[in-house]
Amino acid sequence: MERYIAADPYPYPFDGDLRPENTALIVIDMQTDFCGVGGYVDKMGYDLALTRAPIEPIKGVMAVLRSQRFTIIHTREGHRPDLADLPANKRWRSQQIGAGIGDPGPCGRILVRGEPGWDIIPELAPLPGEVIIDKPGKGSFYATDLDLVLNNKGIRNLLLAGITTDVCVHTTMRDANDRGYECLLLSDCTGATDYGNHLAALQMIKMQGGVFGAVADSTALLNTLKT
Ligand code: C5J
Repeated sequence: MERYIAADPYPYPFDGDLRPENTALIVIDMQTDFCGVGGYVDKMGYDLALTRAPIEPIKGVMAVLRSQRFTIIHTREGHRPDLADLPANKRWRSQQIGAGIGDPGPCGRILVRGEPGWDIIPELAPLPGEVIIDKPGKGSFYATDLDLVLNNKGIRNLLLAGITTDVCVHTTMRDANDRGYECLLLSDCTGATDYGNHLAALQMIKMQGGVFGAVADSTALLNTLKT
């Protein structure tokens, strides 16, 4: 049976093959450092309301996908405590904006693995058995085993959620698209540190007939999953 989600610029997935066995939700970097008080994004001075906006929609989507036995994968951006995997230019840039990666902050050392700020927020905590990908970069494939995990599970469709739309979500989606994954970005399940960038990131996906995939909101996804 073919199943499609009402998406822009085409009904997703392209061939209607949407099943729990071949589809995963990737929840990107819903960590205190990106959406919690005292974390990295807060220290940089951005409006946390923008990166917290997707929390409730993601919660709703995760509950339904879990109940239907879809694969859920979580990612965390962060660095080794010795910072051996932190490029000097990434560290320098973060210091310029007052939130040096590896420096102490209200939530522990900023973007360092094992620190309180690096944890996924409690509202969206992974369940036992769900895969967590730790990544040192913006993309979820770079220097991780995500591709191997997806291949082993037979996943072909990726539903993308998390933060930030224009950085880690987009980098992951672009890379996934090049690898042949059929990608859908869930617009209300993502957020950016700048609302204009969020909207622009959505628009970029939809160019050229869906150059990186398609965009839909969580209501469209849930409507399809009801059928
Ligand atoms: C950023 C992310 N924006 N998760 N990381 O530095 O998008």
